[in-house]
Amino acid sequence: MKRFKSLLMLGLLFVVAPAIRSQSTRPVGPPKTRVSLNDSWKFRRTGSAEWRPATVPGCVHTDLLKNKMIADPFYRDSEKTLQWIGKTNWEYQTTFDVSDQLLKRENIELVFDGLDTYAEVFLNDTRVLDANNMFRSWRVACKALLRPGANVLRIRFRSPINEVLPLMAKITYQLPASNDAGEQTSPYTRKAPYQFGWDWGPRFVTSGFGTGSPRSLGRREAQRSAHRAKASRYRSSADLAVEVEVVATNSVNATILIDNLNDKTVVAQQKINLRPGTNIVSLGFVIRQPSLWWPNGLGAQSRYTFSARVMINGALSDQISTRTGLRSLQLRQEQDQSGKSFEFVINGVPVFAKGGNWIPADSFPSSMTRQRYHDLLQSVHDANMNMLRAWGGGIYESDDFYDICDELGIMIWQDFMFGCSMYPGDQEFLDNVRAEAIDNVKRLRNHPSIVIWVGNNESETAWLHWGWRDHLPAKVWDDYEKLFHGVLPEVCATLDPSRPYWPSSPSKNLEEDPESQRMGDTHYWGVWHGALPFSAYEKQFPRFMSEYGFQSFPQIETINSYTLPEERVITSPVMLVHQKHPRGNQLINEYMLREYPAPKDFESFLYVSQVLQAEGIKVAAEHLRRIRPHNMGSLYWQIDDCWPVASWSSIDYFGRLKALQYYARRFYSDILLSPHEENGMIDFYVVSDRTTATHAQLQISLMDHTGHTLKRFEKDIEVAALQSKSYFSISENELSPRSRTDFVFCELLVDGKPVSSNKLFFQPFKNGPMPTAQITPSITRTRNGFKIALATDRFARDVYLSVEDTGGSFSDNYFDLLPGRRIEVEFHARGPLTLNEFRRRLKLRSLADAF
Ligand code: BMA
Repeated sequence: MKRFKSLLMLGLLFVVAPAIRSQSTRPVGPPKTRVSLNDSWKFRRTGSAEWRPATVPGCVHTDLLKNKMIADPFYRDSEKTLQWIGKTNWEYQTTFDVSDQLLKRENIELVFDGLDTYAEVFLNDTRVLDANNMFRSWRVACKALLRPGANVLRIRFRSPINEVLPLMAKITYQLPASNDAGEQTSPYTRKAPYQFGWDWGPRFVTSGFGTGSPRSLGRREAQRSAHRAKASRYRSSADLAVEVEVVATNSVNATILIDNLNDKTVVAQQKINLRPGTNIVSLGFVIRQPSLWWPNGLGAQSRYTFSARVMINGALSDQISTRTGLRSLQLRQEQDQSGKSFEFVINGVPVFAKGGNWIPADSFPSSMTRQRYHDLLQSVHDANMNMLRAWGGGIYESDDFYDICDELGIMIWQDFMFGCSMYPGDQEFLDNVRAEAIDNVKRLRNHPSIVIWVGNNESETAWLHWGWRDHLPAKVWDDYEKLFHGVLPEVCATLDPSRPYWPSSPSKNLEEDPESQRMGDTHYWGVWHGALPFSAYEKQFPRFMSEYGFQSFPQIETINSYTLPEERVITSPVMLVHQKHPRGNQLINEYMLREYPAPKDFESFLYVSQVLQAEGIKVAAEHLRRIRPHNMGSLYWQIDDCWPVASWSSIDYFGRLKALQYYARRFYSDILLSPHEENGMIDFYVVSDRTTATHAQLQISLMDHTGHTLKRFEKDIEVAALQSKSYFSISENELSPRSRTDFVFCELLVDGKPVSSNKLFFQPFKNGPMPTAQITPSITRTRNGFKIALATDRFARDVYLSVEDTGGSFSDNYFDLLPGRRIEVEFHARGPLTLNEFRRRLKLRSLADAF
């Protein structure tokens, strides 16, 4: 039996209502009543007489759009004309009814999550809150102000930009905010940094209700508490120690019960005399033969629901439940010859992290729905990814996001929301961040998916390497240390010691320069920002690559959504508004012409840009996996988009998968066959993320473009578990091409079925262009759509299927097709579609068609 220990935090949020007046009185009715305050809102520009209907949760941009008062912010160059919104003050108001029953509650609170950002809240004309942090939860005791019948809740949102300008005018230096596309106010404001502009995102400095909704909470007695559990874990049994934190206002005897709702057993109980104030109760219990939570690809994502009850005088006083997963977690950093390792070990298994960087999937987070999160995260899961980095320039995501990641086995590298800036270090700012960190660590620590807390994105390396320390006072670094080596690790160590804290990404925890690759995590941008060839990826030997990336354009349907027909050239002013990187188009062009001839038209250019991106990232991802265990992570930049744009994403704003997302499924497959040329030799590596050895057959063919095999090798191999190694080597002379279009096709079969295939070209495409292939589809109807069987007369690269004007998805795309082999692809239609319509709308192209 393998033993290992870890801490597990349950972090239940308890609401406990001990009876105060008479302990013999049995409480009546439910312990708490929750009233949503999402209805009947209206909004106006401060000072204007006219109110318009508003949607909550929502924000001022989406409300203006719904009232047809502005153009679609994502259409054409609307962004330019909508900047006034962020510099305007806004008011929201609703009237809600309070029942007599609610008023009978001893304590009533107003609760806000995600108030965005400088918000003064008035209840029946009395100011009850002045909020200044989009990431915090706010609670206001309000019983004294409520009256039976109609009550008025009014919120005044002050412009997040104007708020900061007077403060900045008093400071002698400017805190850098390299992505802020305006007055550089963002470092001073606890609001999603990307909304101020980024190199893939528009500047929409909105106000409103962010990710949460207001509600009022009535309790017999309002007391809040936190709850956490420590677990010493063993594979055969899980020893859990639950810490319950109860805030009480009166002294009372209570019993706390912990239920395992999976099998409906009471697993622990304890009597306690609650004293006024915070009470911490620790309850221990054991779960035998626990079903563990595993990352995607390594096992099931078992979860447990625990509930805690507080009983007073034999009656239920309050109850709350939470769903979590049992797993151990270690960030292993061991000295070795090359520096220090950096690997996540889950349930004793070192896990190679495969995935990408996640940005908020909408410029207006309140527009996100559980379904949209689900669709995106399902694509992440289907691409064999097991980790996303929730990047520090965005938001702490909604509960839905983390729930779905728990369910799909997607580990989360969680940054705190700081990126590419330096920050103030005054006490008020630090206290505000401390409260934000406490709220979010408590909210999120039950999620087994979260495996690390990280202070910020790139601020440490920026200080050292972006010229900032040359012109800014040393105080700026001192302030940095207070935040990222003080406040944040303190909160994590207190509330969530089961998870590692890492100060910045990239970082070496100040042991070395963050740009060193000897330890810690690495961002590598020599390819793209440095314009180095894709082959430069193979010269990087980091310990954990948390960022690298390359841009592409979205497909034509997405571009059609924001342009007029005459604007569909990459240099049109509208297309440039949707390309935020100043050298973006130039770099794409430059790299494209290194590999390919110039594409024949705009649509072909979009398609080739996606193939280029996918091929480039494939070089890096395969290399990073081949050098396992030296390197144990590959997170490319970036998975998703917050609006329709040319960017580094592999899934566009509308959820359309780019070539890279399909490639990722192949280069992240649990067994990867990856040929590599070096010093006149070609090595055929197999990388396995499986925990057991696998019998397989390796097949290697030198082929010409008609599919004729010129040379062939076969070898039975035993693929070692959790390893990368070369199983077959051959000299380039022995495998040399006879013509410019000859190539190597290799495949790994397990039980006769291909699990990974790959190809090796001897020339860039432009030097040995494949002749156009004739691809023949045969289409049959299926229950949800169509099956397309494809055959070709010549080798066809990056076969791309699309269906005009039709919602739906293909099971695979951007794949190679060999003569003599059929590939079957399924199309899942989103609406009704006849076989004839589908036939007519289906478009097929391969790389040779683009020139
Ligand atoms: C990385 C990220 C982002 C940025 C991306 C592309 O460094 O952290 O700040 O969008 O590069 O430039």
